[in-house]
Amino acid sequence: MKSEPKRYLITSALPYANGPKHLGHLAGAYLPADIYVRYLRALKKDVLFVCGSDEHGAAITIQAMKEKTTPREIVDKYHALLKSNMADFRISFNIYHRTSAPIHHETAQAFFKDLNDAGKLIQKETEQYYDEVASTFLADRYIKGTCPFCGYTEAYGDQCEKCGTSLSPEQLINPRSTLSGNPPIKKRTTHWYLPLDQYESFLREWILEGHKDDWKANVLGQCKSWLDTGLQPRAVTRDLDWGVQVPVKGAEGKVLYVWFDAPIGYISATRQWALEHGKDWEPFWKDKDTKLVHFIGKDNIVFHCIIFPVMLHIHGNVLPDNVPANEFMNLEGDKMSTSRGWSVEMDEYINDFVHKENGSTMVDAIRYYLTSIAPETKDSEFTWKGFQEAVNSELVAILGNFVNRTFVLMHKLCGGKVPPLHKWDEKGKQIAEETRLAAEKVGLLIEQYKFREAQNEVIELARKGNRYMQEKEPWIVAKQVNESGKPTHEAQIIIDNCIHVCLQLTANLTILCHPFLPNAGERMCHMMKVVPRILEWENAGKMGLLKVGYSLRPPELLFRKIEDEEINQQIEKLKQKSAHTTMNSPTQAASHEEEKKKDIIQFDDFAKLDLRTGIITAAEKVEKADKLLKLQVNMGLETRTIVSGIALHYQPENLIGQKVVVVANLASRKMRGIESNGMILMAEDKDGKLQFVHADTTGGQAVS
Ligand code: B3M
Ligand code: ZN
Repeated sequence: MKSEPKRYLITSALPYANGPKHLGHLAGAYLPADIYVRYLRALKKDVLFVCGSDEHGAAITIQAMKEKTTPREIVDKYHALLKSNMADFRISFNIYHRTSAPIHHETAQAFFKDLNDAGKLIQKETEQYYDEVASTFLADRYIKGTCPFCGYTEAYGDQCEKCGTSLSPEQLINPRSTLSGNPPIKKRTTHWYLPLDQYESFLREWILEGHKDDWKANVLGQCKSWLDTGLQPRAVTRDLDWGVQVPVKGAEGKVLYVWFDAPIGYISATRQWALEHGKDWEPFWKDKDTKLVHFIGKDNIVFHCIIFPVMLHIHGNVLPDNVPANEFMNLEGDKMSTSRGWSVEMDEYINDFVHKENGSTMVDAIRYYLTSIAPETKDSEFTWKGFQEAVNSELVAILGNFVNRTFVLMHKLCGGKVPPLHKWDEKGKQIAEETRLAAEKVGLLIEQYKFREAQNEVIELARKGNRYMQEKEPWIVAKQVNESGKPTHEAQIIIDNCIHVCLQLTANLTILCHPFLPNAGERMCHMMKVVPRILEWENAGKMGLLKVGYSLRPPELLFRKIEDEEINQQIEKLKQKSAHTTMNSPTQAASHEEEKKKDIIQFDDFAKLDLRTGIITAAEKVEKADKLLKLQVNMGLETRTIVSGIALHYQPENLIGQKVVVVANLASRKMRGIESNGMILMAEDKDGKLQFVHADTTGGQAVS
């Protein structure tokens, strides 16, 4: 058992201030963190929630070139936009800071200096790619080429965005400068390196031993594959003029690598917040009783689980207790991407749905849908139809409906006051018990970062409320009237009991839904004329929250229905936006299309495929390639070598004897120096795991 932390420090990934961010980002790193934080605050924990704009790196300078302006203007413009979007979605940061602030530069420089002075960094002169036309060294997004792992032709010098592998410029095939398009030359330069290789055993022990039971499987899996591949020293400086200057004499013209300074942004944000509130920042980062949790998307795992923790470890800081990274959220059948126009930007949603009307209900609506499809264990899919359905058939029809009916009937049949409970009957007791259990369950699930299930529990409880009311039918009971036209004494007792129970349930739903749906929660407080203190989690599960005789306000609209027309408009808009982007950036669109397009084929095309059954007879890992396995496949008359990208899904030793179907006449291809002759057919199952497609034959048979 871990001891109770003294304080919580919760961070969300710092978004690059190079453009608007989309709903996938919101669902990945901001919304879940906000739910968690609101829950902790309801528990009256000491919690600090920090974030800010990431304003350095090639992401910014390249955007400045695109918009023909300066990096400064870019970060000022997009920092303001992101900050206001986050506030509109009710992401309740204690501070939304920025990495161009002087206090951040100071903090990052001091951190670097501490490590360097302690001899923990290595200084090395090496040859690096250089663009002679632009007179610039080419690192990260300044260099593009073909990914050696998946063949994607637009991979960046630091990462392939198609297969997610982290790269160095030297690994790219056919490298070219993104500035001039020219092939680069090599030039000598000096940089500082973080010797990650020296910390492998520390990381193994801390992550694979220490957190094997509480970190998510997707996170542990990535960490393990990084560690198994072997860590290399990593350069933490760059030859650029935009960024945090390297605080060493003679290092003019060099800045800290953006992934070195950005996570230190969590520390500088903490410092800035402390400064503004007369608090001490140091315990948050130095006292081991701090529970630090980083909310991020899966593309940031290595930085938050390997690189930053090594920095923190050497520097003597607190390490993250958990990094509940999310997978990606796709949109209408394709990957979300702002640059390709296939996205719903946070800003767009705000303009279309929130600012146009008294839109707080629509903020909760999207928060609800995003959480209900949160990519917690595998990629998920946003569709406008799905949004409409979730809002109309769950939020409106279940939660909204229950609260509204309760309030309408209370005004109509109980004089607008909380009626007394004359007697607990079986059904009422059952609701009380369900409420207690739900409160416990929701809290537990949030603590396990299972926000999707937690939210579902809240809706389930409202569903039970509806069922209870349906069984009690107070509006029918009210028809048993006496001679003065009022419900009879017996009828009124039934009505009072039912409405009393439903109101207490409503008060509970208010507490339970508030972390997910803050606007609805606040509105329900207003309707019940209670102060926000009722939202404290210790009240959840109790039935006496509203005092008998207390008069309540009329019901207000919590959620509204989404019409077909609105959904169709959004789908149309998405198509137009992506078509427009295609026109303006044909090369990018073409390479994406090429990668994705699957036209109707004729039978003759299919007949060209030579599909054959086979049996795996040997399997081994491919060195320095975390996704690849080298397989020997017996295909009857011959045995073939096939390189397959299934290493994250299967251990080589478990593959011997596995029956497979092979595309036998696929042109051979070299991968990592190994010639691969054919391809193994795989299918993805519902958990995103690759499964073999196979036939029960002995190998070598043609498949037709
Ligand atoms: N700005 C990358 C991203 O937006 C980066 C995150 C920094 S977190 C310290 O995906
Ligand atoms: Zn790739």
